[in-house]
Amino acid sequence: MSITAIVVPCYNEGSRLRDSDFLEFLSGRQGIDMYFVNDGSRDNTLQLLNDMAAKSQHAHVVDLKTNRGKAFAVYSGFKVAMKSDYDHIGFWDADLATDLRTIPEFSEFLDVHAEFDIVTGCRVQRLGADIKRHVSRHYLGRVFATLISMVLDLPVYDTQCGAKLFRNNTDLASVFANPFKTKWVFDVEILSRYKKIRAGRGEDIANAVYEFPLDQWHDVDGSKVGFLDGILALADLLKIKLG
Ligand SMILES: Nc1nc2c(ncn2[C@@H]2O[C@H](COP(=O)(O)OP(=O)(O)O)[C@@H](O)[C@H]2O)c(=O)[nH]1
Ligand SMILES: [Mg+2]
Repeated sequence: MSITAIVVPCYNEGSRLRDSDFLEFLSGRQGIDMYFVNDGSRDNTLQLLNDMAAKSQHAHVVDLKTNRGKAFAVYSGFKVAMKSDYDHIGFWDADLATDLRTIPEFSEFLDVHAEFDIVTGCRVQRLGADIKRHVSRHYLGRVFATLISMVLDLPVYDTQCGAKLFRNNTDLASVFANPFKTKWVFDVEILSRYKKIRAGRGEDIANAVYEFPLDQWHDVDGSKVGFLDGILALADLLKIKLG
């Protein structure tokens, strides 16, 4: 059976972190560890995370003393997880907009499909799926996704879902060798780095990424990403395009 590490970036999550759901999930499963990264929170997040780590040997805490943003928080968690011998390493938003039960589904997908290195949650509203996203965020997201597919020159549908799993191989080590240059679209930067690495071997990134259509995804209130972040994200996209 494969073993998986999930990095959970946490910034001021004290009031919305469902610690009992995390603990229940970790106790009922073999082969999944979590690395909670406290991103310089000013509330009781660190305390909550330390309490979880005390209750489960599968919960680990990485503590950043100052707030560095999601990209650096995820990067820091990966650096720690990469010291152990995991088959897959991923990241998951702390608000559980994507249900924890999807982690083993992603893991199993990588186990069964050796040709894919990356599985990403894909929020497609369709009959039979329960995707609840605020209308404005949905449409903004579609515009953004279209820009991103142009920047990457890839027919990708949803790069910004906070649920992703990667095969732990030398490509992943190269992708995470250095911190990201962008703050808000590091998901796009990850794909861009993979694309360059694979292109160097004459391989197409499009054959290595699987966008996994989620059965369920619920926008969770309390997002700390605002309008200004959207503008900064556009500047970040340009940085990727030019870099
Ligand atoms: N907004 C924000 N989120 C951060 C930061 N550092 C880590 N995170 C985590 O990034 C994830 C996504 O944040 P969220 O506010 O739900 O963003 P959204 O759902 O994409 O609007 C959560 O797990 C946050 O705790 C940060 O500096 N700012
Ligand atoms: Mg969220």
